[in-house]
Amino acid sequence: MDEHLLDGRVGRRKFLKRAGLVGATLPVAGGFIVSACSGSAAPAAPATVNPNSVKVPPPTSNATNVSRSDTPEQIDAGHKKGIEDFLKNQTTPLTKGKGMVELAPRVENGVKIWDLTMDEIDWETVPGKLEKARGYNNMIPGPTLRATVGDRVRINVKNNLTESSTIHFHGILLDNKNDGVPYVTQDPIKPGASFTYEFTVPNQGSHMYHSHLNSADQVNRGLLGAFIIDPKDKTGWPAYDKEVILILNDSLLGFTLNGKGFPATDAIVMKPTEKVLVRWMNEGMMYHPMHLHGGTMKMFARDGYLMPQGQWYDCDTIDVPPGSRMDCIMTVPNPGVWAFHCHVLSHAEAPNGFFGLVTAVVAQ
Ligand SMILES: [Cu+2]
Repeated sequence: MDEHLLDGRVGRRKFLKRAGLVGATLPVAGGFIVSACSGSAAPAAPATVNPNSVKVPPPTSNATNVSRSDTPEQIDAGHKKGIEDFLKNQTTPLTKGKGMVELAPRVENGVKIWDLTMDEIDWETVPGKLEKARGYNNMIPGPTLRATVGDRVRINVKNNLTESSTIHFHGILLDNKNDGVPYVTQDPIKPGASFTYEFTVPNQGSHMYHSHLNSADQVNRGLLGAFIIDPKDKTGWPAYDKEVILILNDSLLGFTLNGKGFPATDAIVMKPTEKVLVRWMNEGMMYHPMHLHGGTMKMFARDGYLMPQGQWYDCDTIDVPPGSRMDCIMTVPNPGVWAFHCHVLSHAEAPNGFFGLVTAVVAQ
């Protein structure tokens, strides 16, 4: 009998076993699921990019092609292979390079210090597809930085690119000189040069840091990361067991979640009884209504600002506008593997299967 991977004809246990998710150590150590208590040179890009020349790919840019002459069996086989590859990726990553590793600061005289580099790298977004990319500390997204309101922090940055850049700390209410906008608050950081940002963190939230120079190119190619600012106390917050950061991006590197496109995306593994804080961030240039099968997302904060408890609301499709961060508590009460994808369907599914902004929640 033909096997159907995502419906009831293959039992959950068999499915999870095939996925390597039964009796196996789940692939959380690489950094996808972050504890609630918890971080090659490429050819030079053109020095200037005419906005009209920035390439926005067709909707199925990181899907493999399907021919009109493909048979239904060939099309189905494409779908099946994508799911099988995604499952393999959960135990043995199909792509090189892991982004968004939390980077612990070193502390000197009470100041939390991070050293960042801006690098030109080849980044594998989907198996076998190397992109001319840029990253902080050679990864996409860059290392996750984490501090607490009131901390004094210092970020030393070295520009290894062949063009200038700056860093903007998106969402953090800084003194003007640390805002990272070229010729508005600072001179560009030239190729080979270094720069230091230092400030006292005033406000909590799921914030971001990214390039603010030639940013339609630099941010789209990967100069971005999460900067999580914890409050001194979590009064007014909902309860949760663990947390996940999900950073959306699009265009120059295709549609990516945390720097990877399906089938190289990481599943979210949770218990049906658990509450998972999901910190959505959109570093791309498009809207992505992210739709969860089988569960609920309770919205409680936007751009780091807590909503009063009476205004929290449940949804299963969360629209994350470019630049915004949405914090929600995800619950998935029924065991199983649940699709989780952008509902602009041309960002998620081609005739031969899923690609791009697709992952799954494994509730077990
Ligand atoms: Cu989308």
